[in-house]
Amino acid sequence: MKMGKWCLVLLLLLLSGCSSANTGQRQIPLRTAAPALSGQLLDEDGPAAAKRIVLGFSQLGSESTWREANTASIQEASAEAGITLILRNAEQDQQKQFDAIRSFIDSEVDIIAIAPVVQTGWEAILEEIKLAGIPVIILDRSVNVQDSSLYVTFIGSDFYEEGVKAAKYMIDKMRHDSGVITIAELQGTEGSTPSIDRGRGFRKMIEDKQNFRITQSKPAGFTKSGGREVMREFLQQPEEEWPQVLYAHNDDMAIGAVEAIEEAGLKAGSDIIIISVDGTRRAFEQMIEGNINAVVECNPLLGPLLMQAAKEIMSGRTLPKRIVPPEDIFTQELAGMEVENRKY
Ligand code: GZL
Repeated sequence: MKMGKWCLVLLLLLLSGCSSANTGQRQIPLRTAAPALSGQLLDEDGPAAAKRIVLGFSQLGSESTWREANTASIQEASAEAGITLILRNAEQDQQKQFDAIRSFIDSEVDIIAIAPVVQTGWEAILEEIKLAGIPVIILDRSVNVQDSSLYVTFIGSDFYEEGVKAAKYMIDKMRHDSGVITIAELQGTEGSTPSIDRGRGFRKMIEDKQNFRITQSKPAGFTKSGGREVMREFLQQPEEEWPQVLYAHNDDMAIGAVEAIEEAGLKAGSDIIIISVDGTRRAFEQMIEGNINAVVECNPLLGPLLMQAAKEIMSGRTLPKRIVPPEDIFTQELAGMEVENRKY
């Protein structure tokens, strides 16, 4: 291994605070991680000598703009990395994810990556993969398992922190409003890590604030149509029960809700303050129009990180148990400057 690579790997291990055993559950904000994790690829002895890695990826679905960008990022990054990608789309059906994973095992792929639609029910299939001797990378959403040795690393956002950011924006935005502030919440896919943790982080921030009250909350599946339908239901309540704030767990549901709010003769972004998560270009366009007030970024462009992790694993290196991509929050005031920078 060339000296340069030792420096990169050593830097990665030092930054992760892990010994060579490297079993630590550490989060590394990408900005401080070794350049290697930003997408540069490390081939042990150059591309010619490196065996072409075969990566089986169980993608959970194609439910949202975020998901489409996530899939595209992984496809593009695998081509750039010279990694053979076998991608199976489960259309949000966990059993289809299990079927895809068993097909990867039968095909004897080198690595299996999973974006789990929900966080429970993964022990048995992960044990099957372990018996087959295939390393696992968990991507995007996490899994609830007792034995964290069932996967090498989890690459995904800090959804709890996203919920905290959303609530902090709301508390500041509504600081001059008197009386009780009623909140409606459009949850994502029930049982999914982003929906659970975005809800937890948001609630933690208002738990000791008597004037903020979540009066309506329902799953809407991370889809635009789901957001529109559930928001219509919310607005069928008596007018005095209409929310002052909408917290949507993703942009697609928020954009669908804007349509329902306008159907009811209300102005989205002023009659009802809207806070969303993801950071899609469409949401920025809605902020510029004044319909959405703030968007918490959730980075879908995980392809380069996934491919780098695959290469590191196949080169026999260890990785931090947790890798967190960098993320921000954007408001209407910033949307005009940032919209052209959006890559998804
Ligand atoms: C978050 C991701 C969520 C997005 C939604 O990492 O799992 O799923 O927030 C997507 O847009 O459908």
